Amino acid sequence: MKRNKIQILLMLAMLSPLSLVKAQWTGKREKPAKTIDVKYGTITRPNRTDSAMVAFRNYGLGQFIHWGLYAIPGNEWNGISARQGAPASEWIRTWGGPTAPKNWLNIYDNLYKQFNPKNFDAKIWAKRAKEMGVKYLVFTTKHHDGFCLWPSKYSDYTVANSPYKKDIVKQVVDAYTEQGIDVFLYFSVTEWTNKDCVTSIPKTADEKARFDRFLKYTKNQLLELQTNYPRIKGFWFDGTWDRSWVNSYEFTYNLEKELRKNNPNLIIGSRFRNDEHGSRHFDSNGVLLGDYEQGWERKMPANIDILDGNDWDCVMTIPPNGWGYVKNTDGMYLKTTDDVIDLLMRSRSMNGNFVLNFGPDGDGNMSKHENELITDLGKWTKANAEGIYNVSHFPLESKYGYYTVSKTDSTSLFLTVMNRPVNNILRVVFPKNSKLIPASAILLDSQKDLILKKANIGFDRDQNMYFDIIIPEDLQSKRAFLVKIKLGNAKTAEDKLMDAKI
Ligand code: JFZ
Repeated sequence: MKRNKIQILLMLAMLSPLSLVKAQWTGKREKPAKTIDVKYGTITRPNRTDSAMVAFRNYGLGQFIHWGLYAIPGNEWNGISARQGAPASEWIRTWGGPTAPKNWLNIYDNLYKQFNPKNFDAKIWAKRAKEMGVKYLVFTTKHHDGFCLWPSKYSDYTVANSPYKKDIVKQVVDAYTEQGIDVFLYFSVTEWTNKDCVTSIPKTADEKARFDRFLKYTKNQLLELQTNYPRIKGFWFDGTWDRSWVNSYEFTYNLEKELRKNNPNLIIGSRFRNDEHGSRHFDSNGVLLGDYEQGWERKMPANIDILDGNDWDCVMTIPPNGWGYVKNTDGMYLKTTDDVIDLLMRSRSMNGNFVLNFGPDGDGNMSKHENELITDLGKWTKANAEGIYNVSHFPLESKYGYYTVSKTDSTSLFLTVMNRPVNNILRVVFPKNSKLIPASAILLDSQKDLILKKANIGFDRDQNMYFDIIIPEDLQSKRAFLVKIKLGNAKTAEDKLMDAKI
């Protein structure tokens, strides 16, 4: 198969975060045999305990929005799909191969002249996000194409020079903040359209001068965002894989310090910078760089132990991949409300947040699928809020689904039932020596009492105890439902429970 130059470059660019620099953000965490000297390591370890991080841990559900010029083509141009030619819809500028339109870069780089989203209303987005149960938003201020959705003083390639003119970032920050939703700004460091963005380690005097300018420019933009939008809670960095950036560890270390000095509560994930040995996400001793693990992108930790007690969130697309608008989703699996509920509660059961991505179209509309998902998920999160927010990991597993436990009341346990047993008996398993055991149970959404019985099944040398919770046969469960289990003192609770007939 013949590949053109652009495709090969693209593949290299895609591989670079994984292979060209040390990445250790997923899978097995290997600690070095002996501690390495790290000067430009973590600034905020161990886990922060301030109110901003406490709030982060309780967010539960987040919304990501990818919006920019790529929303105009929506992964196609003149009816020709970019599916085979670009890695994702927001990467459509890199469209290469036989399907790419002639002069594509030129077409894309002029899209800003038609950026005029006539239906954009940040207040509607924010209202709908609140309805969905979202507690924080990550919003793209600038993606890899370099187009700024705020009127940056440091660039001409901004919304101010589009027919729309107005500051989009400001409208979004204000509308969401007014709805009580915290805002994080997505910011791509790398820029495809900026001549000063030298991606390899600068060698010639000219490259050095250009990259120096680029570092100053990046810093200026970040300080500008902090000044313009003081209500933001954090930055969500991306495009930090270029060798030139990785090599600028002293600069990025100082920049992180400065951003935090301006706002001591600022939250930054692990994707901003690396140490002087090139280790990203985690320094060379395996210590997290930043306030939370930012590597769980379209993936999930297999279990909580992998996380070493680090904070984390999972960011997820609705289509298989593609963060920006996709006009034609024919033949693509779109995640359903049930998929999202599963991923959300799986994240919550491991102390993580789940962040669902939306890609509005060039006019500022969410898709029909996205809108339906917002409505359906909103009903569900509202009815089950107690088990979703302000909860943490409970150290037991269940074959029916996921456990979460209230942070303010350790006797309130929630079981998200993903898999309803055919006999309608949820057999809950606790170790024999548990001090707290199930004492009563209700269906969370209706607050309906459920029958709870102990079930001493009499296995020889069994280390567990069993409790049967009876699901009413007439309960219609079109979606996962939560059972709230009140825990009580093992000594007194057990006597009160009847034996289950088995
Ligand atoms: C990046 C972007 O390239 C993409 O367009 C989108 O904005 C996404 C949220 O972030 O894509 C990445 C970055 C890092 C990894 C995967 C995709 N990674 O570390 O696995």
